[in-house]
Amino acid sequence: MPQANDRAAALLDEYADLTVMTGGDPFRARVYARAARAVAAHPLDVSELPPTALQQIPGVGKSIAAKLAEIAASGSFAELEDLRADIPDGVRQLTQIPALGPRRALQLYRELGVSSPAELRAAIEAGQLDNVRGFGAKSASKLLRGLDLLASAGGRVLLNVAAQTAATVITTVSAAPGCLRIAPAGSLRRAAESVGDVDVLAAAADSAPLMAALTAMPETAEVIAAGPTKTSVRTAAGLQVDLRVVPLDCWGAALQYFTGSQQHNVRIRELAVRQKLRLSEYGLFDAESGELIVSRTEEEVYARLGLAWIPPVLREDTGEVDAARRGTLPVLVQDSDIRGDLHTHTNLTDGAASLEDMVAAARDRGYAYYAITDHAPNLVMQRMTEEKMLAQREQVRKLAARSDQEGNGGSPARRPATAPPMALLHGTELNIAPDGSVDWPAEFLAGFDVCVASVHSHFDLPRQQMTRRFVTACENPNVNIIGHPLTRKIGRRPPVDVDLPELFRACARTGTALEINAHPARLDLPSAHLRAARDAGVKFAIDSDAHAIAELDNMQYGVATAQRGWLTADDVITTWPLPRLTQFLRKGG
Ligand code: DGT
Ligand code: CA
Ligand code: CA
Ligand code: ZN
Repeated sequence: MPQANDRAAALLDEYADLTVMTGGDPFRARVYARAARAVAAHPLDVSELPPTALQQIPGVGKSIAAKLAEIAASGSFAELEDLRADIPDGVRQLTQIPALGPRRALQLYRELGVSSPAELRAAIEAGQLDNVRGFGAKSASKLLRGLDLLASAGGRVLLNVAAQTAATVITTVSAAPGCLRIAPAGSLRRAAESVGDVDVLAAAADSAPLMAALTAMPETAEVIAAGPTKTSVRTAAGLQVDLRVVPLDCWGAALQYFTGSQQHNVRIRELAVRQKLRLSEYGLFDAESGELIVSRTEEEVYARLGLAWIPPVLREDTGEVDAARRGTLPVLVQDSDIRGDLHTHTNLTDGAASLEDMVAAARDRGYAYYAITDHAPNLVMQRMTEEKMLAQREQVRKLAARSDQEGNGGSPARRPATAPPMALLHGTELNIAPDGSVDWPAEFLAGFDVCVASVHSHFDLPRQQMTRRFVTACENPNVNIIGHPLTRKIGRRPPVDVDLPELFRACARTGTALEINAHPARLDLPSAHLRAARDAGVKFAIDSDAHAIAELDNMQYGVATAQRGWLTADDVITTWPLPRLTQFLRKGG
């Protein structure tokens, strides 16, 4: 997506936050937040679009289009600047703290003069919170935990942000004269759930033109270090990029080394030493004679150590080296295995695009099936009703019938022309109440093709109650998938406290899938828990949870998460053919 769009979206979002903080109209705030999402996802550069084209963006009316024009001309807009004048930037940073909403952040600013996370910590430690209405001892300890979480996120970015930066770097540097190969390395190549800095490896005889291209890139704000083998810069967004350039002959050894993880590399080097070899970023050498043995490809390096090539997503020293030696590495689920998406939204609730547009985009991806799962009424901000849901169902059935007649329209990427048209499933995303019940009576739920059920409130129940809540939801014969099970947001909101083994047993027993939510801010269920869940007999739905067309592309991060959890296609219901999926969705009933 164009960078101007990200900047404009950030300003609209800030305006939405500040509106809520100053006690403004929450619906107005939501309109701006939704427009921000659509702007960020828009394929064309909004700073170059005329007003008429801006108003074609979902959620952008005349007034927001005017703000976008103002942003394009001046870098901000007057109403935002007015609000900024009232509220220091540090106060808005307070809203980043898990467990502190915008109104309460403003209250702390007004009553205690707290205007940054650091000042909040100091105020809590000085016991000042006791004097603020609505903040007890419990909120003090919760806020401290939130501050810790914020600090531990310190400077790390989400996978999609790192991937975008790497793509820009790779496009720029690969155009430099003499660039023979280039690829991401480090935690980005391993698809870790957050990335500290972006590592890029290139091969060239002369590194100078490549390094020069990096430092001259418009996105480069600061050159941290410039040398012939490694140059580090910081982007305007504050993200560090390390570019390393090696001779083509050591490509494989260097890629292996700079992909990491460090623990994986330690394990591999131990293995080399035991075979009287020495492994470095330059190659695998005979320890005694110093003679180079292999270095051109990663496959050769692993093979010479007696190992199958290990996919980067597995290189975390969690048993992959042993499995590679024994030839028992899993056949990981791939992007191309995915046949559909079972959790998506439209502008009937908080999505940015219409049902028709989302379905057309899904069809373009070549999916065999696609579920629309807008929010259910207990998430009151979404203003859902039975009538609206039934009207949407009718629309879905009509769309399905039309595509039956027309055959598979669009430009299916992967499926043969003879494939049947994409099946449309009508679903919903239910809210799991503290007692485990969900929106709507069973008779109404039975009318859906698929129900996702998620926790959207009461994140702090004690473990026993939280576990009971999930188990009750699993036992509901109409609940097929537990959405974003731990409800964590990476670096923002901690996971809920639930007895995972018990949850896994309940899922396996009741035929309820756990979601692997592919949104890069969620990646939930996290990869660290997937093997235990799979071993307990759980199946998984990798879903985009898309709220905009561009977010359908997040599927890749869900697949990478599943891979990091060693999952195969068979573990993932969204890879199954429709008849097998339909059978699963019946929950044995
Ligand atoms: P990050 O940036 O914190 O998300 O994580 P990584 O894994 O990208 O770490 P980074 O950027 O410090 O280094 C990239 C890779 O380079 C790392 O995964 C392994 C390798 N590497 C870097 N420094 C060392 C080191 O001192 N020892 C070893 N064994 N490997 C290193
Ligand atoms: Ca890194
Ligand atoms: Ca690095
Ligand atoms: Zn959702």
